[in-house]
Amino acid sequence: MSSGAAAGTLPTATGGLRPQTNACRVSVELSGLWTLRFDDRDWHAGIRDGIPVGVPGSWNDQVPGARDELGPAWYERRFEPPPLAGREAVIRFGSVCYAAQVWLNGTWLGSHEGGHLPFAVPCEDALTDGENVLVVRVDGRLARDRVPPGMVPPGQSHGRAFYPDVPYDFFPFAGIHRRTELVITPKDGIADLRVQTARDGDGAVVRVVADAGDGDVRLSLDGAPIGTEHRVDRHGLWSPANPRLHVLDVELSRGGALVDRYALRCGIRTVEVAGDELLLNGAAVRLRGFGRHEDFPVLGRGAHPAVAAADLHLMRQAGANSFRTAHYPCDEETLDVADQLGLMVIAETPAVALYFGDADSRRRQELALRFLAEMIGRDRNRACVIGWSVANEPRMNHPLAAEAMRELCEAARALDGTRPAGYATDLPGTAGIEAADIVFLNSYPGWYTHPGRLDVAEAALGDTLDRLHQRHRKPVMLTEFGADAMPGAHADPPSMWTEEYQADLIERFLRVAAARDFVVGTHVWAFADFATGQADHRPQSLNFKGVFTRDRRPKLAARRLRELWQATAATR
Ligand code: GCB
Repeated sequence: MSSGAAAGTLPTATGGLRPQTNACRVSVELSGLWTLRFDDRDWHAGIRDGIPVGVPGSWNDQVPGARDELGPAWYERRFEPPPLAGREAVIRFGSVCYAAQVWLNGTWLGSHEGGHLPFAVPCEDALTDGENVLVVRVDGRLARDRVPPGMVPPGQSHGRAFYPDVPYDFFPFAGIHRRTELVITPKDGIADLRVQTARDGDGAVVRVVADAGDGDVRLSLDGAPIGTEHRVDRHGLWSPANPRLHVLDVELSRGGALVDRYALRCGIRTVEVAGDELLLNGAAVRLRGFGRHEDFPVLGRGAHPAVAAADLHLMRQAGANSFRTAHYPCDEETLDVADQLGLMVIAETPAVALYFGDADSRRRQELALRFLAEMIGRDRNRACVIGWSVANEPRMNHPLAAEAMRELCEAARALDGTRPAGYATDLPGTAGIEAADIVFLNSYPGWYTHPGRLDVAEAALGDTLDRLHQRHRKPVMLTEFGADAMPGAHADPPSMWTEEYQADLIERFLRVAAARDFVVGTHVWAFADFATGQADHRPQSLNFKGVFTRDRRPKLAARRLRELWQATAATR
């Protein structure tokens, strides 16, 4: 595979610094009711006869009859901006699924491909003083040359057929899914900020790089001036037991006058892989938690801070210390909650169900590399993010697959040498795993294999883990395991689809993992039931492997996990 997108030439995050409002910067949130039209006439100058729709949110569960609609569709929002006063302005979108084209007052601003990642389009030339008309064309259609791909050829899909025709197990919601903001910043202000930590005895050294052009940059941490390198002792470190956050203030002045300010709330901690262990601040840690989709009734994949807070509180209450953002980067506010509650996060790219060897496979790989770079650019200063998952369950049936996974893991390390990288695989023993720092294993004995046989499944899991470790000699993380449970279904002895079967499978598998020191984590699939396409194995178009229902009511497994996990210390 050519390395046309060598790590150094990858584009950096297109969302830029996360918006904030202070004496120098203004962010105007454009969330609320927008106007929508489901046709593909040219509405770039403004929509007539649209319907109201909530943003953030997917349109699929808001508009009767639009459940399977994937666009293109047109959104419009009218707003009056505050005075620019000689500053720059962009419109920043947190996530549009899947592709966006943006106009302001009929003037083209720009476009972005790929959901779940922010992008910003400059707008000050098109902005007027009075009412402004922002129009976005959103295209959520499925295609082989997109990431994740859709409408894939027979044989390149993991499991059974779905409608809509996706090779992955979640509904392809479409729309403007996260905050949209008008962001006003000083000209030639602070463009980017990087905070890197390295272990230093029982503390850490923080290195701050501010990209701010000419001028005097002054840094302070919690109000006290610091240099670009600063040592924090062990009391100042972030951990699940003590999620201490600091405020890093960056001030840019020219000729003695303040030009720009940016305040970053950040935790300081180190992550390393050493032998078979995952170390947080130099001490071995085992991850316990969930894979979590962004999925909620009515909102679809739309982000809401109340859902993020509720979910992460429930995780904490269960005794979890971590989660994986399956199968795409999560909303930035969710990471705020994780930082504050001390939940460690494995951040995953949108590269789910990649396949290789057809005419579009190089384009998909370029997109996977770009989305990885955008995710790392967005999340690299986060204490909560402790690892990168560069893909989920790629098809490994082509020689290019192993090389592609290697390229993605190496790109992650080149962009961020401070966190381990890997990809989640359901095929232990396939080539390409050697490029990963941790083997992320998705494994479903007791469900897709050995149905109804928890005893056999338990032994099979132990065997898979041992073989994987013997072969690769690196830490293994069980990124997915679980069983569907219909809420309210019970049986004794437990049988598939009951709450007892799910709870017992989880308990047995946690035991198998706990008996092996090289297993550095267990994430139950999934945190909550979530929407899928229609398929013979997905009753009501839902995946029922949630420990909570889609509306966050606990199943039996929630209480079982709480009993098991609350007894476990955060570190071993
Ligand atoms: C997997 C996938 C996940 C599915 C899960 C399942 O391996 O990574 O997206 O939802 O299995 O329940 O089948």
